[in-house]
Amino acid sequence: MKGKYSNRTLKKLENAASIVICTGAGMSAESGIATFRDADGLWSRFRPEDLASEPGFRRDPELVQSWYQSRQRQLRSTQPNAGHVAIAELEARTERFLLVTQNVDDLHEKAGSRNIIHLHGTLAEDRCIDCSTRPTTSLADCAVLPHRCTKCDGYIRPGVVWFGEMLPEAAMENAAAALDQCDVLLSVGTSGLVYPAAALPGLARARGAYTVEVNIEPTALGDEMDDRILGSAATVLPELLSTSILHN
Ligand code: BJW
Ligand code: ZN
Repeated sequence: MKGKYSNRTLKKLENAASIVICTGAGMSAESGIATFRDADGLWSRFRPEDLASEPGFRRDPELVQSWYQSRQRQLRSTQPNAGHVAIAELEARTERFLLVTQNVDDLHEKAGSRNIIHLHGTLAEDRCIDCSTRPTTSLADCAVLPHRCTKCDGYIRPGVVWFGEMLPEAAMENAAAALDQCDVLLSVGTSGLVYPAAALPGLARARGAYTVEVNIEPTALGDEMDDRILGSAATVLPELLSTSILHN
């Protein structure tokens, strides 16, 4: 394994007291969850403005509910991959560690990650679009759509952040605070096209952090980083973050 990764990156990782990892859809691809913008990604088959925006939901709540229902159901039987596990193991032996994910799945949690911020919310946490009440029956378990709020009759929506919506309060603030003082930032499996998430690695680098991209293909985001590792999350992360490689 030695020689495969830059010595500078290995040293930086080994000496870091504070690490932030930012993950995107590519992180979960090897667990069987589709990404958004790859050739076989979700946005190659569906229009984001129809399925991932409030106007789209209001136009056809049943369609949007059924799309999220199938994704919620898929998640229940999906397992974390070796990349998720490697990140959880790194957290356990790093002084200060924060995971900032754009992913709405729970695979990081399933792998044992604890200090985690979901910038774009979570798929499983439904609420009423009008009064925010949490339904007793989740979308995933709802037999007949459209699923409506028992309190106000509004439609039940998934707890994710759609285009044009604000990220959860405090999420960006807490992420930015950790970025301000981290030694190393890894960005894994994101196209870096969605804001404000895409701005985070640049902020960290401007503050002096060493930044590394892990992706199966080069992105414009990676052009602005200190190192780029071409490879899949489930292959690269266990190799890169394993104690043996860092201590040899
Ligand atoms: C692998 C791999 C493997 C594959 N291993 N790698 C500034 C400039 C321009 C626009 C804006 C801006 N600021 C705000 C905007 C508007 C908008 C935006 O960014 N638009 C751009 C698309 C142009 N942003 C917003 O609207 C955000 N809100 C906001 O800004 O609020 C403030 C505001 C409010 C009101 C008015 C005005 C301002 C919210 C964005 C919410 C995004 N939501 C989604 C859907 C979530 C729900 C759902 O899941 O259905 O989040 S969109 C989708 O994209 C999802 C993802 O989290 C997000 C990012 O995608 P990601 O993770 O990067 O995936 P991909 O598919 O793009 O890339 C996968 C990568 O993995 C690829 O690079 C592969 O190569 C790689 N890969 N397999 C390693 N095995
Ligand atoms: Zn309601």
